[in-house]
Amino acid sequence: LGGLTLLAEDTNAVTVKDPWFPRHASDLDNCNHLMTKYEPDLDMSHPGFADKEYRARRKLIAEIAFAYKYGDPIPNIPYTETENETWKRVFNTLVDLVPKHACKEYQRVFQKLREEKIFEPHRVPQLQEVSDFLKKNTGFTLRPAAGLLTARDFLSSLAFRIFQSTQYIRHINSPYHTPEPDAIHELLGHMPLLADPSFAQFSQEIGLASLGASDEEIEKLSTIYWFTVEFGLCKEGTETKAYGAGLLSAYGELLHSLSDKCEHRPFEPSTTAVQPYQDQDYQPIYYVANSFEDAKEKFRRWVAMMSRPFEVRYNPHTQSVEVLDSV
Ligand code: TIH
Ligand code: FE2
Repeated sequence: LGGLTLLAEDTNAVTVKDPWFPRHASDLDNCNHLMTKYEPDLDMSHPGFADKEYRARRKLIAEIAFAYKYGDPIPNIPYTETENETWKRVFNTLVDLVPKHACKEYQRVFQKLREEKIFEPHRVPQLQEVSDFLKKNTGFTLRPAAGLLTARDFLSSLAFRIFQSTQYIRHINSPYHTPEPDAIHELLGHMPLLADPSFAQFSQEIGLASLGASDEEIEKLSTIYWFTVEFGLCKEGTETKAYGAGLLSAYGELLHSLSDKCEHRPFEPSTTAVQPYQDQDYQPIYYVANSFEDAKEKFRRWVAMMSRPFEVRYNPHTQSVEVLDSV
């Protein structure tokens, strides 16, 4: 999947012809390939490795995602007492930190989610109700994902304003930081900003740029995604606030990112895109945007220099991507 057909025309020119990528939202049924590095079954350092019950639970919830097809309602998960307890611990620490450390756009939607009783301390919200909320606000919707997806599959869904979201809950023994995405990360980290118009637009533009991109370009786009959507900071007057989902769902790292124990650099797509990173522990470097609008402008200028020989346009009426030849 996602491979490019290379046609050698002569010895030093290679033309990319007809790369496969999803053209309609239903094609995302084929964009659910997993990275396997965090399987609790395979990774001995995973907090769930020794916990048979946890592993069985993960399997059950993953099967829901594998069976999911475009147009299906997202099945509700009756979360267990332990899962709700894990959510509650993270939620209650976050409630205290948001007013001081989250960007204003996050705060506005977080408040709204509380008022609408979608975010409550005692129960994990269901993906379908959150998807309905997003749809009303920015047209984004959710589909369940079984785990960490390949960058190409994950980014491509954003082109359709679809966010692939895990549905399982992290192990109760590691509530405040996990190296893999889980529903707590998706819900507390990603949902508020996907309901913000400017941020939703930025997310979709990264997705559109990824369609039919080369492997190297996918690597750069996912690095930009990492340092913005996942771990981004932004200026608010003289202060620095968090907007990255990986910060807003991980209480320990949120404080770390705003302390003097890490480095802050200005967000600049050409340098940010090639910054190596790891996902096992807190980040040593964070990138600071002036605002979402400014990040979007810089990103647009950088994307315009990508080598893709065609342009794409999303048609929301048909939920499809139109390809425009530009060569
Ligand atoms: N570290 C985040 C958390 O503990 O909520 C989860 C992830 C963010 C990005 C990748 S995994
Ligand atoms: Fe994430």
